Amino acid sequence: MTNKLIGVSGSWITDSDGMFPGYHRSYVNDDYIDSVVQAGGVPVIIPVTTDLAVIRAQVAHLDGLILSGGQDVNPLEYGEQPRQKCGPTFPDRDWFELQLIKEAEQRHLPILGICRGAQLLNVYHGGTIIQDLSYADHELIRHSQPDQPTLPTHSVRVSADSPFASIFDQNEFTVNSFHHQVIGELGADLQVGITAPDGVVEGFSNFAYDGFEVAVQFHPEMLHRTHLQAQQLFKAFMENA
Ligand SMILES: [Mn+2]
Repeated sequence: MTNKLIGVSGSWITDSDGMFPGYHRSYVNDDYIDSVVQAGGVPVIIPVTTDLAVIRAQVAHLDGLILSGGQDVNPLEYGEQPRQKCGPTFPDRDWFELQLIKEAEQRHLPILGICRGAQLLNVYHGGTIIQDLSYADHELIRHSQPDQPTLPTHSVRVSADSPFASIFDQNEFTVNSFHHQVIGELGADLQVGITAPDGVVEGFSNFAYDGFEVAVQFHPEMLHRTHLQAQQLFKAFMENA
């Protein structure tokens, strides 16, 4: 274990059948916690807040930031109206995590975006999101798998000229897939490093960042117990913390 404090951005879950129906609780899936622990880090959940001073104080304690999965990013954040198949959004969480990214970048912290976290990181840098798989200009493979989270269902390829090439032991492997939206236009300073066979962006990095800033569209935290490449990603992140 190191003493590196790794913040994982939280979300809300609403109490439905417990003591306080309708109450919001701050949470992340345990897989994020376990992944950080396995990689030698000390995980902390960063609860959603819209108080900027609190966000700055949160980030000031961190050695690394993981942006977790979750709701669709509000299309207004990338200049679009919501289309019919856009899923539920959480605008306060968007704002909160955009501030987290800004503060973390100013501190040159390593940043790892996962699924929604990748999409939000792209939006932060001026990129766009395709609001549903069916809106792509060609037919895509299935990216919203009904299978269990630990089952890799589609393959990906790593670009030899990307930072991912030195993170993974293989340039082709399989991943799980739980996204109905995909990266559209890539944001400024971002470089695609992992792609699915249909061309969908499954990973990118920020080449202009003075530090480690990478994002993946799959869920390595759900694969980390069984999947070497998932472990290698968290290990690379921790080495930069
Ligand atoms: Mn996918």
